[in-house]
Amino acid sequence: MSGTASGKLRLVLADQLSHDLASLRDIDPEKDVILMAEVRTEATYVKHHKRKIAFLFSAMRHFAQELEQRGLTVRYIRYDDAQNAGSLEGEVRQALNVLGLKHLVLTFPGEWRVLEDMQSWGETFCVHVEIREDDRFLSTLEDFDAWTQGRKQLRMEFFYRELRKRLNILMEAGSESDEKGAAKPLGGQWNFDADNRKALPKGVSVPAKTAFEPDAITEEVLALVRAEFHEHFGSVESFDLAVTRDQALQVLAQFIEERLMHFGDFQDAMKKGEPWLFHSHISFYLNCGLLTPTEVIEQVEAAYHADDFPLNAVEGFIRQVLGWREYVRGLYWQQMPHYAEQNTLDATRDLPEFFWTADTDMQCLSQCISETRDNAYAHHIQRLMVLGNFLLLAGIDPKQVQNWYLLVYADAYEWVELPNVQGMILFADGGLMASKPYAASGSYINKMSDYCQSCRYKVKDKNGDQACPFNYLYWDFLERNKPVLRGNQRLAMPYRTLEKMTDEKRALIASDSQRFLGKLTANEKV
Ligand code: FAD
Ligand code: DLZ
Ligand code: SF4
Repeated sequence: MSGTASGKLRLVLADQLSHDLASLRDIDPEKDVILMAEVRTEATYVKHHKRKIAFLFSAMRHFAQELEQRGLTVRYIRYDDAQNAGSLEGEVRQALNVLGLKHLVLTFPGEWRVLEDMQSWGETFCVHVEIREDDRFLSTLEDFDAWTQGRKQLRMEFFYRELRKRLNILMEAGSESDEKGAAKPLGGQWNFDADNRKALPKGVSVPAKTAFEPDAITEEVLALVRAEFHEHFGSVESFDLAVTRDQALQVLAQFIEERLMHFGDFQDAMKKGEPWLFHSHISFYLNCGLLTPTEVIEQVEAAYHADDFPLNAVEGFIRQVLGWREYVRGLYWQQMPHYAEQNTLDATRDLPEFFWTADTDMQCLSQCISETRDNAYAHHIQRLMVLGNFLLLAGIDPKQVQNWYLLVYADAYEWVELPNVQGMILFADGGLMASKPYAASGSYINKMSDYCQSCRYKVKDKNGDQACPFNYLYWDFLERNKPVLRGNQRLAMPYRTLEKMTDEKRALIASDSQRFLGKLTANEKV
């Protein structure tokens, strides 16, 4: 292996698989060495889904191969290498020692705990450490902080509008220079959410997911994962994810060609046996660096102008990538580390065992959990309005929920998982991220899916043993959390409805909820 004492060690993490990465940009092929390492601490600090580990290890190995093809020197440590130090810190130490290097170049990581480690390495190893900004996002952390200054409330919608104006995305041409100087969104509206809430009608066929046959590198990784991580959640059977940038670009192209048209209309729809629907399935690739948000947005916007896709689809999609994705990242880094510790609603119940087995009579949960187990994927409404809604209503301990979401999804890193859990589903941050808890009764799930049709519970029943548990848990949640939530203007209506209920009705809600939550606590089947 080349590399000289005047060279630099450049670390590339599993979620930094971008050729234009900040820490690779000024690389000297003669002197510098890139370090990539598959390590036990990262694969097990939460017991990641088998598919997630396989995906990342295979994508890392393919990326290392591409770097070598560019003439760069890579020190690649495989999980089963005899000398594997077992941690990123251990591998950095070994590489610095073996190569005799004194200069370490890093790109800002995606998790607080990794940043904390990195910040200690200069002193630990007595070397010069450079941590470069991760500029693979459309907004910097400083931009986000500046935007939050002086605001009483933070709302994604307003951050998103600023970004659209600043980056001129989906804006009416020349509108910033009209007589009032106001920039206008294309179509005269910033948001087409009202059009994006349709259930999937019968007869609409869903295109097949873009799938890839495992090559020799992936097969080797699959064997490793089967042997080393058999205790972890999920399986690697029928592994078909993209593991290179070229493949990830094919996923994006096929999304635009086959799914984007209906993305808006059916963004919130759910259907039994259809985990992929009209979503893009690119979060795996965006988050590990195989795709950039800029190219994704540019391609989707260009497709709109070239092919006349519906604006509700294009705007709805761009809002997810430009709005939500950038917003949650800003919030994470601004609010950490205390963000992970918040528990505004004092939720303490243990995560039910069936979140690992899918063994529940509640058809919606069983469906979303088994799809999560099989694919290391569920789409947004499954994560938010089925799984998240249940965890909120049942008062599950935020730490256990964080752990679950971080390990089960192959697109999960703490910067994106944590705000979605703490802010979006659990209201654990007291409303910093969402203006009200996303709590809903069974009628929402019934409207947006076909799950209820084959459920043992009856979605129309409000109380009793046969009633859909979401129906009474919703009211019980409001009652239980009255001291914190009663003053929330957006909950004024449901609270008025609750307060108008007869004592008898309220007693039924309380007894049904106690019975159900008691079974959850006792780990009995629900
Ligand atoms: P699409 O529906 O096609 O959306 C396009 C893209 O928009 C996604 O790829 C993603 O990059 C972005 N996006 C959409 N919603 C969000 C959001 N709320 N936050 C950030 N980006 C968003 N997304 C992750 O990437 N990693 C996670 O760990 C993650 N955890 C989540 C946990 C919870 C509790 C919830 C409610 C949502 C979470 N999301 C997470 C957001 C969202 O569910 C996924 O991004 C989406 O399901 C990925 O599938 P897709 O690529 O087909 O997305
Ligand atoms: C998630 C993950 C896994 C499973 N394995 C590795 C690994 O072996 N090596 C590595 O560099 N990163 C891994 N990661 C990602 C890290 O846990 C962490 O999310 C990122 O380093 C944050 O930028
Ligand atoms: Fe879920 Fe209730 Fe519908 Fe059953 S009836 S699938 S528990 S929403």
